[in-house]
Amino acid sequence: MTSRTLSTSPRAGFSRPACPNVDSSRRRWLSVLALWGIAVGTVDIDSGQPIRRTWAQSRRRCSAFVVAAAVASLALAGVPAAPATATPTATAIQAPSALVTSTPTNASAVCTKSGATGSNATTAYTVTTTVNDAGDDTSAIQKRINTAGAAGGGVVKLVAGTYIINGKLRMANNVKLQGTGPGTILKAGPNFLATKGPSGGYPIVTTNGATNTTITNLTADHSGNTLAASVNMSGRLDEYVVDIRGGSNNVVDGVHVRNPFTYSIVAVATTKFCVKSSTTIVATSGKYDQLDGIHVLDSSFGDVISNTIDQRVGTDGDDGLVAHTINGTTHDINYIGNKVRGGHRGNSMQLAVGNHSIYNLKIADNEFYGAPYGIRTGYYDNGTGAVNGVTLTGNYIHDLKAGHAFPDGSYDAIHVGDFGAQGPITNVVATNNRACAAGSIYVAPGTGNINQNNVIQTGTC
Ligand SMILES: [Ca+2]
Ligand SMILES: [Ca+2]
Repeated sequence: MTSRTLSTSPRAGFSRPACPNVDSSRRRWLSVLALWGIAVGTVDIDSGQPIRRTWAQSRRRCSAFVVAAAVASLALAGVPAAPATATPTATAIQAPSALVTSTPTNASAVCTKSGATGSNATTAYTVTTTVNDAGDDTSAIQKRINTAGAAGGGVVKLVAGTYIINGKLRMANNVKLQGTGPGTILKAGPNFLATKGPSGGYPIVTTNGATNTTITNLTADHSGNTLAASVNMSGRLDEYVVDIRGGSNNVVDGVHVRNPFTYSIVAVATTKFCVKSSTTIVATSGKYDQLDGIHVLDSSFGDVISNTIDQRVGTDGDDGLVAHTINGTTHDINYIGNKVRGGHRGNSMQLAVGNHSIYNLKIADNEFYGAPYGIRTGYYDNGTGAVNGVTLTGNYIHDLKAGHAFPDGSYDAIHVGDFGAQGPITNVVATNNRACAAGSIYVAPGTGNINQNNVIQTGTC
């Protein structure tokens, strides 16, 4: 399949005429007024009163357009100055005892939604090559993957050390690619850009339609910090660093992505997948855009659990977690127990809705912090896809921070609706979440939508 560029900011479906020309000082003023409304109790901080929502909607649409324009100008990728926010004094609301304070754990996460188990092969296939030298190790690894696959499956074992990858590794059915931990490094070599993967991009490893695979206990270093990759390079967003594509029952467990120049870990057009106990970090600045952490596109029955995502070491990072539709629906996915700092250019988590629906998501017990926004919808193509059956509970969203995506600091912890929404939003339940220094929580009106028993704090978290 072909994938398309996903912009952080809304594009199609976004109505410019609805957005008055509000300059930054006015936006800042509106922000202050909105905060003042919270502080003095004129705004229902759980359900969102019309006063603030009206402001918020127009303000956000304007912000989004400003962002769209800003994104088009990568030359301005430097850190925008944070607005001088007048922080009103407010009494912190105590968390109810029932509130779950999330603490992601990386121990024995179970892929309950997908039931994915990956490869259950046990026969070992040791790769014979030299690590920690300049020699390309792609073919040595690929040969063992192919041999194991041809035998009905196997465990391709990698020792600790750095393997140079100038090609693109392709998994085979029933194969487990297994390192010894973060010290097993698959590193994009100096000739990595000379070839493309089977779908036209630059994966370190792709499942490429295989079934029953596991990729585990290793680091995938895309070398985006040193390669001559650029934001405009052809195919950059067509395959991803660790690429689960097609097939079913594929597991990524304990994989650490570094220096990406595309999305870090992606499930695309697949089913029954699990990404767990993995980490991503974006540390580059001024070189790329759209660098998402874990991105689920047109896929179903998946788990994204107990991962640690940090997209904001440098300024290039985009969304931390994404559920997205372009050519099909995305549904029945659990995002649980992740610790996520979204990037300067994006959000902690985005539900990116195209013309196909997103439904049956559980977003629970995650920690989202330090991004320019919490969890929000974004609308693309015609924006007609429905959002139905999304449970947001037990999440702790805190210390959001203005960034390239929302330079005026107009964030919310959760904002479902707006941003060009055309499709219905139903059965979205936001309960027992805690937001601190992270704006408010808003769910658009719709059948079965619930926004209650959340805690909103301002000031110091
Ligand atoms: Ca994104
Ligand atoms: Ca080597």
